[in-house]
Amino acid sequence: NGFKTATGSGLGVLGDHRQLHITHKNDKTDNHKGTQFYLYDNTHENLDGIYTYDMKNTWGGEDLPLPGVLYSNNSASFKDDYDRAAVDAHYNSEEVYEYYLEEHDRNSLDDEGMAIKSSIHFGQNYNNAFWNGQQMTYGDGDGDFFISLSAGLDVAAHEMTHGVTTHSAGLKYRFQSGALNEAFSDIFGALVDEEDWEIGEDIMGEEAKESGRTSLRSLSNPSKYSVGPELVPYGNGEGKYPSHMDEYYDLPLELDNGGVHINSSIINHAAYLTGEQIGKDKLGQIYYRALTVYLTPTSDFSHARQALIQSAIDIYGEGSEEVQATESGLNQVGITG
Ligand code: ASN
Ligand code: ZN
Repeated sequence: NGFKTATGSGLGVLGDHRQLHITHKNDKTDNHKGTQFYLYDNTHENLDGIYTYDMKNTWGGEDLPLPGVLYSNNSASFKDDYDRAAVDAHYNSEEVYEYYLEEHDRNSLDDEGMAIKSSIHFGQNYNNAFWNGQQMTYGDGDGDFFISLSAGLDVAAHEMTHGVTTHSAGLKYRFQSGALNEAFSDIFGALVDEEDWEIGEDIMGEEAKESGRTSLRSLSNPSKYSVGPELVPYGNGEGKYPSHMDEYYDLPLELDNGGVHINSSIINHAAYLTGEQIGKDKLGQIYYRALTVYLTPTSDFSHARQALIQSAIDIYGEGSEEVQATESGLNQVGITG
């Protein structure tokens, strides 16, 4: 296809100098451009490539549908302000790919080497990122609550894990199966970006941080943040994210798909409690096995308990410290079977 492997460099959203796997190509259909350099990484054997695309601050309409155009530059140095979100998306995608390959022997989101695609500069001031069933998409944030969302390694891992879930358990994105889907994304977010048990700490804007919102969600202490005001009446407390089944939100499907981003924090907290006892590596082994071997599209929290304990038994043996830690994490959040 004419793409030649190259090494590029770039500057990330937070000022990190990054080495990048890129390609270049002499584009004969547009001679005056000469050689162009692309955020397309073709260096991984048995992987169809890692691609980063530009949505040019549009919303994916007719003029520029997703994924947009492959991100290109006339040199191998991606150091303009506009490049920063792309540099981080490209770099973080490879980090997450390597995590799944090295920790779980998983070759890409489908375990069959499917191409990993991300689009950046989606929309204007867009305060979100998402997996659309095929690829990751990142907004630039509004600059106050969020900065460019691709700057968060945990955010990239969260979105890419939605891809892993699509190609494994297939957890339906509603009610408890949806909350499990969300929780696995947050948990692997916290496992890939291993320094803390927070999600989104690297993408918070100044205004958010000044108001005390130093991350988007917390696995260690979910209830340090409040849910949106429209959700408060459905909870059973002060409108905080729940960390126990006693605080479960009984939401209708119309509100956050039945609480997928809310009740997820109960599972998140169970994982944190287990992880504190056995460490992140073992936690990852247990949760990965549950997700890819035992869970199904309609699994609920009680199925997840069975799946996680069985996975821990499979890997570490009946009665092991790891099995006990798995049970104790779930018990402490009120998922008792
Ligand atoms: N960032 C959100 C997520 O991945 C986007 C969404 O679901 N609407 O869960
Ligand atoms: Zn999600």
